[in-house]
Amino acid sequence: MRAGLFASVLSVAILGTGSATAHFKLNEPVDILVTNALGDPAKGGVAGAGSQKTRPCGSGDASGMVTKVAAGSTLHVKVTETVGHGGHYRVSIVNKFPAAAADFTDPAVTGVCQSATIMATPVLPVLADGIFAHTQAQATVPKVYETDVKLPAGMTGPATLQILEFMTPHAAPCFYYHCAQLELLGPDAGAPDGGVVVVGPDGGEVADSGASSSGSSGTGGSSGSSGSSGVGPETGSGKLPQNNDSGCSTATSSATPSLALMGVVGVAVASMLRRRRR
Ligand SMILES: [Cu+2]
Repeated sequence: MRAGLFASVLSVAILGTGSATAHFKLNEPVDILVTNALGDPAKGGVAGAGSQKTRPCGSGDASGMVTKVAAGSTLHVKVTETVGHGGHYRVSIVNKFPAAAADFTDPAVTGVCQSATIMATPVLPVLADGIFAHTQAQATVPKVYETDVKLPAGMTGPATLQILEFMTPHAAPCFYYHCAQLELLGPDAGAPDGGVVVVGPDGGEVADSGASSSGSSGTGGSSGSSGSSGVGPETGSGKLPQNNDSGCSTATSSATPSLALMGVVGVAVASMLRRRRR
């Protein structure tokens, strides 16, 4: 009876939260989709109604944002993991925008999201792989990971930068996606000096974050790795065991509901009731 009650509450909670399946937010470079604080794309103007699961870039409302950056320069990549999963990230680039699903190949996976192939020496379209690696036990949310990637020297013009998250342990799908639209500027194109220029849908300059590419050089893009090696989980409350994410389909749901899961469900139900009352 307990389990039955729980199941009904859980199903209500899932129905109530819809497709809120946030896993990470792409902070830099700016996302091609409009996303909320959790990283979920908007769709049809409805916040969080899009998906991060759609290859190759997620699906939802376009932001129209373009990042102009010098070809061959160093680009700062910053994400916030908003659902705690073990795993790692891969950054890829193709010389076109928009990109098609066939332009990127998902890493080969063993078992049910047990492990994913990591390119030890990245070959295009892959720029960096195996970054921000951490175990499920180390996963905390929200957790910021950042690094610098070297853009291909010879690549100019429109480009799509894909940031892929591999999750383990996890049920399929094992990957979540976000992308940025880049405009790679050649030597005589008046490239911003060591920085990037973000241009909005109207073609106007939105921001000049010149500090981002050079400012982080000292760390060597290690905030992710240092976070996963030495520091460990900051707070227990930040942990979200994989089975506790109502947005995730998990392979084995045999585990008895934990207090944390009941908390998640409770919050979801509460918010749903709040919504209803309006
Ligand atoms: Cu998940």
